[in-house]
Amino acid sequence: MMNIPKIPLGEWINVLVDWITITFANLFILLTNSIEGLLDAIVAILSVGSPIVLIIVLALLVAYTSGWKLGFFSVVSLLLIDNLGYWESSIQTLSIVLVSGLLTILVGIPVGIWCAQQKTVNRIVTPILDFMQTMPAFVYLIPSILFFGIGVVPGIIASFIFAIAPTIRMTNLGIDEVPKDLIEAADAFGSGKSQKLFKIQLPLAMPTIMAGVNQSIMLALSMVVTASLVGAPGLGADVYRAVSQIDVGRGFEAGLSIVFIAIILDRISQNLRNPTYKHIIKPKVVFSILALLIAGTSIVLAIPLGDDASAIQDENSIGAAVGYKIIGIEPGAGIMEQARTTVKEYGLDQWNLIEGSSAAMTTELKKAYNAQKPIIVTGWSPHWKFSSFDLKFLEDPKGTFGGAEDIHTLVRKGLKEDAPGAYTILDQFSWEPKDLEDVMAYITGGMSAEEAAQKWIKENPDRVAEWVDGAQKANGESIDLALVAWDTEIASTNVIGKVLDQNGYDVSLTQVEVGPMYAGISNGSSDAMVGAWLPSTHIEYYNAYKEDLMDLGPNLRGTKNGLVVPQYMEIDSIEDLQK
Ligand code: PBE
Repeated sequence: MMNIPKIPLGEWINVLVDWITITFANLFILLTNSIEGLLDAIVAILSVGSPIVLIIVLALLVAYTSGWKLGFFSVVSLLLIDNLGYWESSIQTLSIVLVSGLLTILVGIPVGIWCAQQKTVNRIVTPILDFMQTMPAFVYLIPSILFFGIGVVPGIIASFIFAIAPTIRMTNLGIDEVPKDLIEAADAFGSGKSQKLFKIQLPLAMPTIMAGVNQSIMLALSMVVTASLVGAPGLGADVYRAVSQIDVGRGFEAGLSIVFIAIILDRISQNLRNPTYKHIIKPKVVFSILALLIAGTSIVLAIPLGDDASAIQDENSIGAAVGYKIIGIEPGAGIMEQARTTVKEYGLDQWNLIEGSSAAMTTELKKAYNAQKPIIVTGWSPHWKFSSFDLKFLEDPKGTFGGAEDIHTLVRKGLKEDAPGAYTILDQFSWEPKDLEDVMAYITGGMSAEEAAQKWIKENPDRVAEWVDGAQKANGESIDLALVAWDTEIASTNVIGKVLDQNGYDVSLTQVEVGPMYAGISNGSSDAMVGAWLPSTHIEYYNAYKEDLMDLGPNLRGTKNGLVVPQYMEIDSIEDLQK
């Protein structure tokens, strides 16, 4: 066993995904644009008029399908959502779920029918569905980002893959369960295949199929938080932001809104087939009214678009070229708060700051750069991206990104007494931007973070000697370092971790979101962190927790945050985005 080299499964998958990304690039662009267009249309339709319009329509629909009590509940819960300030997020979430649901129906029911008709197809599809449902949904996000960029589309696609199985399975099952004698009777009367399908099998299978659709919709809703990791907006993003900033109250509010939406969607989709008040008003009438409402709103919405004179001028602006998107990172990052302030201070009302992750941001940047397309990201230096790509910071005349800063080392209270050696090393840890950049370059070159740290330590014995000078050796005591998965912090934390390890400590690294990193040091569940960007980037976290931790001062000086674009773009200042 020991002699078999590791099968490069991961590398094969990477090669395959690279190939798909390049070969089907145009298809992905087409899909992205269509899905985004559909979503925008749904959001626009749902947001027509004041919230009360939609609240009434939804509540009436719930009442009609599931009884007046639930209708009343819907009114109250939706009013509460609006009151708490989650209305827009809820519309986003509702629209995302509707689009995923629509896709599941469009693809799932035909595939289910096919499975029911051809046993071979069924034999192939079933294990694929098993696989799709068991593979952690997070994993789908990775190729989704590569194919569809960050934003709402990869989230919808990942939800779709995760949610489609029940629709396929239940359609298959429903058709399968149609009594054989009915089919034989139909055969005897000489009906064709499609006649049998549409007149007998589908109508009889409908309750089962709808149960599958209902499950799919609920699964899609359960994906909203996951989807927000790649930039999907809505209630999921509110929850993610609350986790990232440890805001219990907001997390609860957003979570509660998700629960309300879940109940409403569940009841409507469950009872659509068999509405409570179908004896009073025929379903056909209700659906016709709904269809008319939707069609009417769409037409009204479509008219003013035509005579917008400024639209032509807009076509050529930077904003239009990048879809008014600024690609951000983790919602709790300090730079995101600065970017939000920037959007406000420079009056960039039309612009969207997309939340996601640092890794997703660099992936987007790489993709745009290789295609020489315009892109705007939140960026910081030191960072490897500046040596890999030709980039520039946009000038920031209003100073909303806070100017040059330092990175501090913070440790928990009591570390000095408990682990004096570690304390000394952490206290003496200090290096230059160039050092940090070297480590990052090794990592982007393909080394693991640990290997990169090891290599840098070997190459810089003098520096390391200064850090460990006079530090007491340890005997396997454990030390925990907290970090966020930013490239800078991955590099620095691994280096200092290795040094501590070489001095006899049993080192563990704990990767968390920003808020939890600070909270972890202040409540002593982690020992230290080396990524506190001060005085401005992390000022809010610092102020919230500074009483309960120790600041050992800067370990690196001269960082910078801002909006970053490729050199080939013809803008120089954040002010240029106002045009
Ligand atoms: N960063 C890197 C972090 C600090 C380290 C600039 C992305 C932030 O914005 O919080």
